[in-house]
Amino acid sequence: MVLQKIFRAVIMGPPGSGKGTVSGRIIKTFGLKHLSSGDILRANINAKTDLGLLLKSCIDQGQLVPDDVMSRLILSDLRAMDQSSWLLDGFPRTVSQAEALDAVYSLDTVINLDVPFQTIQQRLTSRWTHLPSGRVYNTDFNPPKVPGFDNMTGEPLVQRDDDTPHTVTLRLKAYETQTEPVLEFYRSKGVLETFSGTETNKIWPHIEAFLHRKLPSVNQKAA
Ligand code: G5P
Ligand code: MG
Repeated sequence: MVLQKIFRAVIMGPPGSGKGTVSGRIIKTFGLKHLSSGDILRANINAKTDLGLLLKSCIDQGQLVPDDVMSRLILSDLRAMDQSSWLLDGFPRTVSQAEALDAVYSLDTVINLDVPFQTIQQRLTSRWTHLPSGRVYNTDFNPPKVPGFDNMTGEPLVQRDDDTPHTVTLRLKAYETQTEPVLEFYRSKGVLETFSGTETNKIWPHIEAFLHRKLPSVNQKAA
């Protein structure tokens, strides 16, 4: 049996930059496990717990969830996948979260999607999400086969409450002030890889080629 190195990666980028879309392609091609902070938060909200109510009020106002709550949720999920290669989407989003992650795991790479803010607003208002899986569609870019329903399960799609133009503007502001400094944190560690563009289909081949170089072929699909 070939011993396989565990591969740990983060995908970053402003709201609507395509983190969920690109993560779906990475998982399909390279077999990493995917953990999305937003999907975890929305699952808690759906469960209507007390914590879910607090989370919903932050998210609907375009604000970040407090660092201690967020780091606790993510790190406990990561502990359950200690032996797997993974891709974290949407975490860390503040320097304090990056430090909490860094204290436990060292990352092989951080993929940064650099998409202009002007491109983003339009995308988010036409996004449809399958909440249980986190699969995303867009009425222009990748419409579902049957409008309003998930391709894989046939279950209904919803529009996220935080995808209104006003809340998207607040989310972009939070990104600028709180998340951009995280890019510098990873740049200084030498693990940041930035991919710039306005179309996911043009950015993706560069990410795919990069990961093929980064992940030895024995690891692929085997994580
Ligand atoms: P989330 O859920 O992490 P965001 O705001 O970071 O939310 P989001 O909105 O999920 O990011 P994305 O995943 O980067 O965006 O993008 P996506 O869903 O793949 O693509 C967006 C849309 O564009 C889709 O409809 C897609 O089909 C379409 N699209 C993709 N590519 C193209 C293209 O090339 N062309 C076109 N036309 N369309 C395209 O976090 C939500 C909230 O949770 C809290 C915060 O409150 C946050 O606001 N939160 C945290 N709080 C604290 N700390 C953390 N770590 C937190 N993580 C989440
Ligand atoms: Mg997402």
